[in-house]
Amino acid sequence: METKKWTQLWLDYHKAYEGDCVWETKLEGFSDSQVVVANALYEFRRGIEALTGEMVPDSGKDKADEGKTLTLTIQNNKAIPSEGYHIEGSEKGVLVEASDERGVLYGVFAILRQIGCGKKATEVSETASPSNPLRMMNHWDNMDGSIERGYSGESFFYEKEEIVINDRTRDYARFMASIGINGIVINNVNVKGAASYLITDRYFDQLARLSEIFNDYGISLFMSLNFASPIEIGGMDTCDPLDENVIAWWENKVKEVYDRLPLLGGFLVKADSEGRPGPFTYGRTQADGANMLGDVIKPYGGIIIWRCFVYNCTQDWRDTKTDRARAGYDYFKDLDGAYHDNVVLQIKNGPMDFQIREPVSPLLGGLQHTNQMLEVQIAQEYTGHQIDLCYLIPLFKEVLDFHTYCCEGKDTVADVVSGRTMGNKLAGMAAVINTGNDMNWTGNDLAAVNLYGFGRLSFDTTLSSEEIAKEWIALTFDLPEKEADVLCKMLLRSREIYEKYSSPLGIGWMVTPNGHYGPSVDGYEYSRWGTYHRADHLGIGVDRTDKGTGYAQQYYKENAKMYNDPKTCPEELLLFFHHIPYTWMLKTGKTLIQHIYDSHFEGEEEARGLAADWDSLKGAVPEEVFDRVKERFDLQLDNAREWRDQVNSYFYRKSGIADEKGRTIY
Ligand code: GCV
Repeated sequence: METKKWTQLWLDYHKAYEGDCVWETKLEGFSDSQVVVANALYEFRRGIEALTGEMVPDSGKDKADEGKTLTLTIQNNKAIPSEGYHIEGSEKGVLVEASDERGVLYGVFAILRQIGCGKKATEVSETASPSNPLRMMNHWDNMDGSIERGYSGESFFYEKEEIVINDRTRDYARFMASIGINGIVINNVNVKGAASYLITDRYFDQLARLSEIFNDYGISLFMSLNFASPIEIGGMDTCDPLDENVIAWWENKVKEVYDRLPLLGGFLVKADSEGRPGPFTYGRTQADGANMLGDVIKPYGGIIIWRCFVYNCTQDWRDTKTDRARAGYDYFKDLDGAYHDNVVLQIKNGPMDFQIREPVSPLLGGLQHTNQMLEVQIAQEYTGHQIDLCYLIPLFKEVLDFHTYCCEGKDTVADVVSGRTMGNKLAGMAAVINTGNDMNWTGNDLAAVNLYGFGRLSFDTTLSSEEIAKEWIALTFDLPEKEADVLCKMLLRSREIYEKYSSPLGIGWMVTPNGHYGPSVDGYEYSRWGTYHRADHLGIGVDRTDKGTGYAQQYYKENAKMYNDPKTCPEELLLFFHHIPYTWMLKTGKTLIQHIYDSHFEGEEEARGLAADWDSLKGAVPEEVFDRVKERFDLQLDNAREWRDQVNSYFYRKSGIADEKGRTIY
């Protein structure tokens, strides 16, 4: 038998029940000449046959002559919102109603999901439409095959500066469609070298094929753009966004691109950040840059997604007034309302950079007249490199549920990025993806829950972390209830465990520089990146109050007040906002220093608990999965121990205060 070169993730349909029917399919108001509909039928056939053993003959083929017949009816219903669906099982079969092709595809995947989670086909039922208009994956894949912050092998899009298209590409599109993703950016936001040439004839043929594969699964292809393209590939001496020749160059270029790639959704741009060029070089604003590109792409229906990750990365640690956390708001808030309607600002969930705990970016909802979308990272750059188990959906839920106070009744981040707050259409969520060409896609098999979970959450922000975890477990593994429960509980407590043994109370950054795995308490303390914890012999934390950097004042008054006072500031963020003495009494009745010791001892111990729980699943999960994940847990335990000892020793030596419980600290 041919060995599979890659897994089918949550679409690896396990037998759910032994069916005894034959299916026929009926289209009303749709046609199988519509490619997305045709793919929906293909998915239905593939899924039903594997899940129930029931046959779904191709239309045109003879039906089997025995057994009861069930019908999949796909019906056009204009009353269903765009990309939404209604599915309803009955003794006759299943009805899918939708008003567009994507809705049909999502409806079919919903049927298969519900069967995979325990329902009979005739029992399925759901009415759903996406919470967010844009639900995107951002690849940080480079054209030499490497992936920036990739922990699952090399890119499956590029090899030696060529675009690779094969069966895996189609499977990838299937997986993404099955969780509701409708846009994919295929290259790193740091656009350099060959990637700058993605908008040239060198790559158009392959890109056209890729965009068709995506399109056939309801996904728009996007690319990251080099803002300096007029210089780097156009031979000009400027990329000033207000220069007439630059604008003319872009107009020609974008026309050429759309002539060859009519399905392109648009571009993602990282400008003026970490060495990337941008409008600031020419004394222009971020809006000047984004709007110029927005205007140029408008005739083709394209959009510009402009990142707000702009900050000074050449800071001096002695400068306590410049605060990286402030930068996004400082650069973008004043321009609120100045962005054109096909421009959307993409904002990282926190003001720093995907730490295990950060406050929500004050730009989200701080902008009141600008299209905005939320950016999160499922690639585990600072959260354990897909070695350590870290289920990130609880973190994303906290962000989505956060009340910004921007508008009464519709003020959560979920409201803002769905477009509910401002009534705008260009809004949504994007994730820096965690995939690579490893056969299991995500390095750690368990990290696939973040991939699955992000898609499901961006489609329906009301789902709970537990619901998503349960679905993923049911679809991925064929586990008895008790074992499924063990795995679910492991996932649900994993983020808190990682947080306990890494940097305390929202301070972040105590990671090994560059790689960002494992501890180095002072690794970034005196560097240029603006990532300081400010620990001295008396205390730790950054004063971001009105007496410090003033960052807390970037929030609406309710939150500003809460964060400004160490007594009302949520304790998990205490050190993000305040410089606190080691002897400060926390609400638990522990001193800050004792909390640091206790949480690190607990975190390491609880990580051992996770590994032991995994051991208990031996025999229940496939052997190769068990072994692969076990190897990761072995590494995680080393990492947790290292974090515990380095952090505890550092603060013991700095503070001179011993652990009340007399445990080993070096
Ligand atoms: C793609 C952080 C990461 C970089 C990344 C950057 C970004 O700084 O460490 O690798 O670059 O964020 O989001 O642009």
